[in-house]
Amino acid sequence: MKTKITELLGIEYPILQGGMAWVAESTLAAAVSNAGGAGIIAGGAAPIDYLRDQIRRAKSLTDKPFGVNVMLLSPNAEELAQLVIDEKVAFVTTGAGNPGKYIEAWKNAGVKVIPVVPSVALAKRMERAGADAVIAEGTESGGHIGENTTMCLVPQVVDAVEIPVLAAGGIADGRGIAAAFMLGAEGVQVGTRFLAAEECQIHENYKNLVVGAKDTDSIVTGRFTGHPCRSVKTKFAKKLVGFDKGDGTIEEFEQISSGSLRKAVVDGNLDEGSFMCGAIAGMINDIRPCKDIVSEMFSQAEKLLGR
Ligand code: TUI
Repeated sequence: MKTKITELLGIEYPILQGGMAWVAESTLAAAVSNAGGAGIIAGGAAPIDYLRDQIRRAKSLTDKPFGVNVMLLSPNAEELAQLVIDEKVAFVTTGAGNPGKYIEAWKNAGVKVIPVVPSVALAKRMERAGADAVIAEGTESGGHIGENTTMCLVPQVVDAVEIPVLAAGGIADGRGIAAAFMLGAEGVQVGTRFLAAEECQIHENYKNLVVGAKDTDSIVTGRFTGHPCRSVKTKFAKKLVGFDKGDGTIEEFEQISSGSLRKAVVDGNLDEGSFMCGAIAGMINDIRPCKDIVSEMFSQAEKLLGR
């Protein structure tokens, strides 16, 4: 399937793997790239030496393009911005902020730049700053989210910018891809579906929660902090939601939520972990290899689109 995104990145299918902190490491990224999409290693707040090693591992596992996600709230963002240049990574995606100050250096180094945007205003700013494409991410997504839905955000971003737009948030099968194209997107970013990939290295408790989730099993925590986050509705997540209703201070919230994503991904800790996932988790019922996930999504999408 050829679109402006397959052309831009030199990939077979216009699908990017979400840059999920702690989750998106070299094994998963390489598997998605080998499946014909574009895998991503997430910087999160990980140490730079670890990330350099992850980038080099991915290079040893695939000769296809892959990217790195720079989470802009992270204290390592500046160092990681330089690392992707030094390691000649094909492209970067960014999240949780405005990457404007890095774009010129990335472009000069030949690194393609694809920021995640939660609004038309940021999409326009990113286009003016030289971004190659933007990911319009709806509030259905997992992890840190904006307010607008995928259905409303994507067509408005498509109308507002000339650069290609990828849709993200709530896409986990060929119907979602076909719908995204109908809204004017040239590609998709998919996170939650890859949590249930065979090659995804997260704790089995995490995969089981995703596969076992039903439609109403995701919940948004941390609204009162200004950094809302969607995750599986566990007892711990419900406790965090209590803070939105005044159950504790921001300091108390930060104390119990800090490190909670690691506790989910690495330890599978059901009592203290934040199992971030998108609202589409309810539709995901099996654990499959990336190759099957990607090829089945696109064969379904192509049928629906009548290609
Ligand atoms: O970044 C994500 N998802 C994430 S980051 C993350 S780690 C984290 N944990 C707790 C609090 C904050 C981060 C877990 N999941 N997705 C991309 C995304 N970017 N969603 C929303 C945004 C966004 C929000 C505001 C992008 C830009 C933005 O700009 C504000 C501005 O400066 O204009």
